[in-house]
Amino acid sequence: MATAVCPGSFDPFTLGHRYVVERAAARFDEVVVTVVVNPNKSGMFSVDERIALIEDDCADLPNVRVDRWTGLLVDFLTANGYSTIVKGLRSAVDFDYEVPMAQMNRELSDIETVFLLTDPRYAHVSSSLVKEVARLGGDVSPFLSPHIHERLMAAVTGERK
Ligand code: COD
Repeated sequence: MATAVCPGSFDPFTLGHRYVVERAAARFDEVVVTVVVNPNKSGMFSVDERIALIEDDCADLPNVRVDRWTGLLVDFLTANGYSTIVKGLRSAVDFDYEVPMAQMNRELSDIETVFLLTDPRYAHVSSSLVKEVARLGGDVSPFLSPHIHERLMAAVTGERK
């Protein structure tokens, strides 16, 4: 069975992430969206919240499941017998950032990274930009699923109180 691991912080999961997961799900038997936990960084959403939001968002994709990992990503893949990481690319900037990680992961554990181009609609979308625009009062609804948008707006409102 060919499994793709789609790792990220997903704080929160955007339609750009969803686009890449959907494309991977059409090409691999199984996709494991993996929330990589950075113990030194607290996000807007807890890891449990991120997982619940992604599970909800991907409920229509039967071969997608969500997991979490703390530590070296290749250790997650080897521990589970997986050999492929799938990453989304928005631009050459992403490519330049991703290539050293892909080469390092191949060197460490013979893990292959496959890059999928995002849709032009989402080429400027990142979790951090979406949070910044939302905090400053901009409309980010085109970049998030409705339930994630709702949760983001509630979190932003909570920050202001
Ligand atoms: N369209 C398409 N793809 C997108 C979009 C979009 N609009 N936005 C983001 N993406 C892609 C990113 O390019 C990335 O591939 C993925 O989605 C996740 O994005 P984020 O922003 O949620 O997550 P990052 O970039 O913070 O995640 C980085 C990782 C956690 C995957 C990375 O740091 C990692 O592998 N860490 C584990 C520790 C480790 O093994 N380190 C050594 C690496 S060699």
